[in-house]
Amino acid sequence: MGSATTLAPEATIAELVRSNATTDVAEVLTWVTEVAELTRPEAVVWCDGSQEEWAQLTSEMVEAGTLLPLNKDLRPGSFLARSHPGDVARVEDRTFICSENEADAGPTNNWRAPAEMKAELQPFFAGSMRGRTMYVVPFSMGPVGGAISQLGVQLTDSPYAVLNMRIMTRMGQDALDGITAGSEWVRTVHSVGAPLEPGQQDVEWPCSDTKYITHFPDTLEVWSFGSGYGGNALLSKKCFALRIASVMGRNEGWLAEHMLLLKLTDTATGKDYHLSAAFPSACGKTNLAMLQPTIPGWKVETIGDDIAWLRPGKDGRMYAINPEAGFFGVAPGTGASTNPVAMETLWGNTIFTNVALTDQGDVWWEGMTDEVPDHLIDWQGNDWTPESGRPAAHPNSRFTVPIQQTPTLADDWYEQDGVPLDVILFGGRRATNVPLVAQSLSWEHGVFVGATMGSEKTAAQEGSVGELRRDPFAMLPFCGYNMADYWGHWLEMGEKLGEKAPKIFQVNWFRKGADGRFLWPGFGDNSRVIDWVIRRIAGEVEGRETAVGTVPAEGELNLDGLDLPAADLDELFAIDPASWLAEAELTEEFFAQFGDRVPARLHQELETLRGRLSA
Ligand code: GTP
Ligand code: SPV
Ligand code: MN
Repeated sequence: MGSATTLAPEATIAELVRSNATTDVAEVLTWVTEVAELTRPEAVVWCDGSQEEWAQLTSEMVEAGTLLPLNKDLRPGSFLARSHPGDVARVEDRTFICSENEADAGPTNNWRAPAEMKAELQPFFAGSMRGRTMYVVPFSMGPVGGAISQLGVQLTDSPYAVLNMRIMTRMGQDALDGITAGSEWVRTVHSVGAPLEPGQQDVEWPCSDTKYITHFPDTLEVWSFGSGYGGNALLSKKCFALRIASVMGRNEGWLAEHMLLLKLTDTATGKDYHLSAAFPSACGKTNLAMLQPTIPGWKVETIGDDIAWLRPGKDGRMYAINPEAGFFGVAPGTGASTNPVAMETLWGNTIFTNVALTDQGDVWWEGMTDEVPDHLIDWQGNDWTPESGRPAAHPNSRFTVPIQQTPTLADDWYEQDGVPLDVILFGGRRATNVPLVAQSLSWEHGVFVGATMGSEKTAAQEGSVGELRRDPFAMLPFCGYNMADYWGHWLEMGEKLGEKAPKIFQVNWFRKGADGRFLWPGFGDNSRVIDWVIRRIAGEVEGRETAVGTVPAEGELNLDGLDLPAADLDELFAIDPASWLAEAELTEEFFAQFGDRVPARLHQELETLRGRLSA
């Protein structure tokens, strides 16, 4: 790592920035200097992404009390971080899209005019890094130089963010070297908003009560203030790879999506397929990305678990990459029985945030093991026993782990220009209405299904868990422009791809019986659904057309060895026209808030759906 410069006190900020800079690109140097002049850090470090840098940062953070080293025999190279109790999830009500025109942000985003927001932020960022080090973190989303890849730089005063960025992105000198005079790259600035006065003792998790997660799509900038957590602080992730990239994609003819990415190989024929799936936060992407089939005939390999960038290739097909290099996954519910691949991936080199600590110095969370330890230190650092009556790990506690540790990682993750996409799934948590699986009747119908997706809220966002909300394409909190224009962009992509477009299916692992239990076993058994999906696109099964799409005909879904009561199977595919018509009513209200920006084709899809339901 570039060592922190210590210059004479009278040295200028420009000297501080330039004295150990690892680039001579003027745009980068000027921007870093401007931000440093505003935020007044005590030192500036240009990160190179090396192992030595990792070792130095982690030891500094252990010293400072921000990281707790885990037992080296049980979890080598791993650390636990406990956040401030008020800084545990993305803050959607403090997230802003600052496009020139309010209408371009659309009704689902908070909006401020760019100049107005810059002025509002100014006093917060002024001197916000005093007493701290500013890290310059260059990163590539996707392989450096790949056809779908993009470059960015994050300036941050959080070493926790630096460590996470090193896992989550291809961070370091190669990325910085990719930025040349006049090239396109995304500028992101992050401050925890907790300057230190001379001699002031730091806290374990510095952050501010005031938070701003702001995006400037016209100038490809992100400014984030006050939070150290996940999507608020690792700006490569939701801020860049979804909100800013979705706008870049609209302008340049590609898509930035909240999707996992999988490779499926038919073991009998050797033929392979690629599938992506958009599910809202904490609705099963990481789990499906690491699927272990419970039926023979398929090899499933992981490419990505949260974000996919999709771009038409030279042959007219849609190509996809996972722009990330690690997983920032939900810990609770991850265990040997639900997601053994994740458990293996987490053997070491992992940063855990807000999970519980065992007496042996290892981690624990609800659902990790069937047996609950007698004693733990909970996510807030307090003694915990099974009688405590509160979760030991925060429901949105997470692990950050390098993707290369995944035993099921597909070679395709390394593909410079991405993989051809065959299938797209849309899903959410729906206790009712939505069947286990249904193929869309056309690309346009698929876009309608994506646009009208709903899901029950989870702990990944602040607010009440369980409440049903519309979450189009699982992008509600992540689309950087007007959602209705985004639907139009999807329709256009379909027109461009024509017959070569991936096929769209809707899935729902979360349908419940009248008694409130999940009807479908989920997890590895989701392979049964994927098996039908692939056999459907391969033309091996016919399906049965319903009002909401094509579902498996009697006997087509492989249920071998599954103890699923016939009544549950019926209920999983039950389509109640009255209930769907009521939902169509709500869809009309939902569309209304976007006014005349809703593509006419989607209104038409709503009418034909109503027609099919009434037939
Ligand atoms: P983000 O990282 O927030 O975007 O979440 P994600 O979509 O990757 O969700 P993840 O796979 O981490 O799953 C979230 C929760 O859903 C975990 O508690 C899982 O155990 C649970 N879950 C995942 N798949 C299934 C399933 O097939 N059935 C049921 N019932 N639960 C599931
Ligand atoms: C999500 O909430 O969808 C996540 C976690 O994947 S975060 O990085 O915080 O956005
Ligand atoms: Mn996510």
